[in-house]
Amino acid sequence: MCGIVAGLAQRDISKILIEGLHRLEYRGYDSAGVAVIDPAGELRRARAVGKVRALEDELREAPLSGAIGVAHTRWATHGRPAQHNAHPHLSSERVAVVHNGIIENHEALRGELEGAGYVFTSETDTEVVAHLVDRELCSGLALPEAVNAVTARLDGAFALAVMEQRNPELLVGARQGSPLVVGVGIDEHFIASDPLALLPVTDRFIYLDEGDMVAITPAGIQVLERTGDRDELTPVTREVVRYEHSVEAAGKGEYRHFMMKEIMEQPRVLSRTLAERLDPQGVRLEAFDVSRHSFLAASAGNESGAEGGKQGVDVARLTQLFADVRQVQIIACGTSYHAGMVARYWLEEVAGIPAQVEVASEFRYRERVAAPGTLFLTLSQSGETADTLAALRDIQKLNREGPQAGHYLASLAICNVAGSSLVRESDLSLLTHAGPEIGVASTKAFTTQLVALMLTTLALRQAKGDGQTDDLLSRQLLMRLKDLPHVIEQSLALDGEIAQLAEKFMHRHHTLFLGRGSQYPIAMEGALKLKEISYIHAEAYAAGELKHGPLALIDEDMPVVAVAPMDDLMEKLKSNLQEVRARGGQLFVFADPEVSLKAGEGVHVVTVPGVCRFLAPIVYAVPLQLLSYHVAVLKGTDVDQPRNLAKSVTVE
Ligand code: HGA
Repeated sequence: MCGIVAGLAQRDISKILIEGLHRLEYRGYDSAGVAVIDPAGELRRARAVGKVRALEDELREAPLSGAIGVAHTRWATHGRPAQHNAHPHLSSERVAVVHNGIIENHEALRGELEGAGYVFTSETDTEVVAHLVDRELCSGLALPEAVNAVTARLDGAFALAVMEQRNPELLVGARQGSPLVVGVGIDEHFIASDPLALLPVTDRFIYLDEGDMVAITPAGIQVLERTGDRDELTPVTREVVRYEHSVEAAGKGEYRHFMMKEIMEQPRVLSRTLAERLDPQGVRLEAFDVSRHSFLAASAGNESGAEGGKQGVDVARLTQLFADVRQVQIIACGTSYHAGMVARYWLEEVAGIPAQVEVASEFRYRERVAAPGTLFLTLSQSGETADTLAALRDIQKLNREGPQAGHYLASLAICNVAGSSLVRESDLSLLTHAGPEIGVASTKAFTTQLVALMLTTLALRQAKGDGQTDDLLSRQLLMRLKDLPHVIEQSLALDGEIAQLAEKFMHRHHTLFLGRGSQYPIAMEGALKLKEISYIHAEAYAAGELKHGPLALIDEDMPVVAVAPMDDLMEKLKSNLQEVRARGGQLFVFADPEVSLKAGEGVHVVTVPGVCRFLAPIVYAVPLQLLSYHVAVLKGTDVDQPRNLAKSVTVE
């Protein structure tokens, strides 16, 4: 999705802005641009379609420099990817704006501005913001007040960075529905949609709250809260959070693609997800953070040293809350949705709690009823996924309206980014600690989410266990969890074998993935990975559904991938595979060593390390990641930034 980098310094910042754009490339984009106010006081801009490299080529021809600037990578929502639609957008050569999000009422505003004589040069929704700010400046408002007046008129989601040619010592940012952070430097400060963009210049950040504005001047940073009827701006203090650098952020290392690096990192990051979260009795509830804004915060112990608005947990209170959970509603999108689907099997079988899983974009737009005692659980790598965040805000609104509106017990976010909106706005959070994931196709974020979900499942089981001392299943699962990084390492050793297998897929146009039980979501995730990065049409079915339709598709041109761990459904899955084979389908089976499946004509078997059935979804996800990776490499696609896709989907 779009990315914003902007800054005000006492040196030329054009290179910092371009480096920031490079660091945002992983999010997916189609064009890029930058504007600065140069030492002569002129507003100068460069924009290019395609990669940031293309923008750099332009800048080599016509260099820009300045101590204040705004820059952007655009992922088009309104108006095709073209130079004239790329940001920054200007008004009257006086105002420059970069924007993430969607202005829903842009058509009405455009009509109004055209009526007032403004001439539009793009098809974007964003351009209305530039002209509206210009109009407010012309009416005599200062830039922060002008931006405030404009944002009050905007419907939709946005993060903005705005500068004014007449005032090269003032940079203004605003957020509503899209993420924005302030990078705190020494005598220089920045704004970005993602802290990663600014790591070369600072590791200290202010995460703006919903509705916040920020004004940056040489005197410092002033965060402004919009109060009253939003005409008033009140200065507020927001915590400065230090970003934890991790080695993973450094680069691709020895790997050709971030995706492969991130697949290979899984044993290490899974150990980190587990680290300090288990003790001999079970899952440590201290692993969960309580949001400063939550009703659970009132009696939470640790008031200081909070990271991203989080504080320590009151274990007794959390135990009681978990004991009160009667149902779990899981909301997520894409890969995170598949993690949620796996968790449903765990929650019901391990914790005995009914669970529902739904994609956020559907959930948020339907009338629904919350059963009493429902825990609202969201999953998102970035914590900024627009639909998931909107679903959370929706249920919070319901809660404010009172029990008759359908009360949720509490909200829990499982997320990779501390300080993200989802983490800050949920009552509770459990961080996955996967480290930055740069490849658009999610890998380590998925498996760490699964581990975090298993920890949550066990914590709920514990809370319901009422002092049950010898809980054999919990003990076994804890033991197996500790061994999981090692098993994942073994499954990564299949890389060479899978790379060879990938050759059999590279000329195919379709692939079917099959799984049963908790492996059905893994089949779905395998299919998603393949289509995301190799552009091969792939579908997943619960194997029991074969006869209800997809069997009609089977012939020698349709490879069928099946995940076959050792579980109660094994014999049934084997029958499903026979049905495929009997119709000439080519089978590629990822199977437990104890599954007696013979490789032969049309049947390829990859033996996956033995693992207990509960943790099998985590282990089987790995070979499917490797398969899609190798197919994509053979096909020569852009593995880390597949076409049309973005890393963190911050617009609807
Ligand atoms: N609506 C704007 C910005 C799009 C965006 O934020 N994408 O992630 C445009 O189309 O330019």
